[in-house]
Amino acid sequence: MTVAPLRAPTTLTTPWALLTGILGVGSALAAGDLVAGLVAPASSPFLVVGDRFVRLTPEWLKQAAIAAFGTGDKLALLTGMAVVLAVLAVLAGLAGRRRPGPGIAVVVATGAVALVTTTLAPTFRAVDLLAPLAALLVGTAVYAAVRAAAAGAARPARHGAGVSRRRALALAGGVAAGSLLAGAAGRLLAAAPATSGAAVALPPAPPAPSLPPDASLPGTPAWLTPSADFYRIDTALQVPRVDPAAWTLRLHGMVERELTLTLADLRSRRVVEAPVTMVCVSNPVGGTLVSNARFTGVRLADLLAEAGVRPGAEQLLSTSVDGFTTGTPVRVVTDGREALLAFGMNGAALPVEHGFPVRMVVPGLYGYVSGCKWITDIEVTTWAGATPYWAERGWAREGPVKTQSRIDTPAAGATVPSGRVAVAGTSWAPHVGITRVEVAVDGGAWVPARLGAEVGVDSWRMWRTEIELGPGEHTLSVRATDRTGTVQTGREQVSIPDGATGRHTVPVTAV
Ligand SMILES: Nc1nc2c(c(=O)[nH]1)N[C@H]1C(S)=C(S)[C@@H](COP(=O)(O)O)O[C@H]1N2
Ligand SMILES: [Mo]
Repeated sequence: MTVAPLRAPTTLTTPWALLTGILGVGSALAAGDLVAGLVAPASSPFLVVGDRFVRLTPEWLKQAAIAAFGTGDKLALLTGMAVVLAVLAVLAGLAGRRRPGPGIAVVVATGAVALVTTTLAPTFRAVDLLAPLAALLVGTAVYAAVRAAAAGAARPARHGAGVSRRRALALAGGVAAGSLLAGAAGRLLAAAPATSGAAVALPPAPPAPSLPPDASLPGTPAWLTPSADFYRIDTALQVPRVDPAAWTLRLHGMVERELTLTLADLRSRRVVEAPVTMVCVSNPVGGTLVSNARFTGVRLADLLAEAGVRPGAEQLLSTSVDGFTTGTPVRVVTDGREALLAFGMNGAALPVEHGFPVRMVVPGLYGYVSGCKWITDIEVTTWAGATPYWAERGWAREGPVKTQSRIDTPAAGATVPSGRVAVAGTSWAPHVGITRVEVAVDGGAWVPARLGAEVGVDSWRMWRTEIELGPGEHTLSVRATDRTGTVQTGREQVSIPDGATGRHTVPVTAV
């Protein structure tokens, strides 16, 4: 006969072990999100770790992710992280099957990673530690409690095993429900806008000239992109929510007089409205990361004149509330173009996804060197003085937009009736202007297209023509010529480091 030790270690069944791990990690996540939602929405441990991952990802991997998932790359990252967390939960559960110690160690290590990552964020403040701390404490406590209850339920049924089992199940159910509630509440709190963007009416600006009827043509995109359709690119896993009443912009560095402006200060200055085509440097030939909107704001050149730029200044280093930075040539924003600090877009306050309350917009430059959203700081400096976010990752310091054209109609792979076929699309050479667009069929002669109205040199220009197609497979190509007389190059280049080149070609079948 063997005598069992008084407190024999109780090995959990696999389902109970897994449940313990899942509840430990899940409750930690939920507690982190709830506390973040209450005190500092940007400090959600899950998103902070994702953010760090985005910053650390090598450029080749990022390019591969964008190639594979397009603008769904964020969702892909978050899904990947959820999978990693699920694996950690399973690990924590299985590690604690025989004794709680190793399982608790996995939970604590996971929490510690979140805690350390939080301190590395470019916008780190002490209050941001509360969410990962809550996650660590709640996760550890829940793991220990559920593990103990499960052990009780697994002990040989001398007396009251049924009661212990019911108690463990009730605890597990309660923790699961509480975590779901806390997590949902945290997400809701984080998503609540500081104030409604729509509530901020725009100050009066000179009336926008009415659009010529042929700015858009049949088969082209709308000349003015509705804000909801405007392409969106940023590194933010969670759109920063900025309280417009508390927002300030500091303009400092190589200036005579440092300025700190509130939103009211900015809006009380001379307000202009300008249509501007924005392009992302990542846009592949024929891609859709290009849009055109009317922006309302204050000219950067006015503010820089007010501050007094010192000789030798080369770069405006702009910083977003989320720590992202852009570097814009001083020479470009002061050459007379409508380089703006914009608070309005298409006649309404800037949408949160596009930088509410204030962003920078510079016609003729790619967004990554000029379009800082949720901007809060501009340092006037030299090129050597600071390296902005994308330049640190191998992209060019200066990013003038390259002349490009795109066929929108017919769509790639379309089947069209043979005979006269309408071909239409868009073209852009921001701040230079487009003077000619030509189309070729099957590598033949270039045939000029009719151009839509040029509303301004800072915006894209639509084009349309009709061509004769016999039955069979064909390839349509397009090329644009800008106002300097330069024909869009046919040389193919990928987007890194300074923008893709080559000609958009579209296969079609005529029947
Ligand atoms: N804060 C912040 N601003 C940013 C970015 C970003 O990641 N974070 N991305 C830039 C890039 S690469 C582009 S192309 C434009 C896109 O602006 P949109 O999303 O309004 O189209 O924003 C720029 N401004
Ligand atoms: Mo971009």
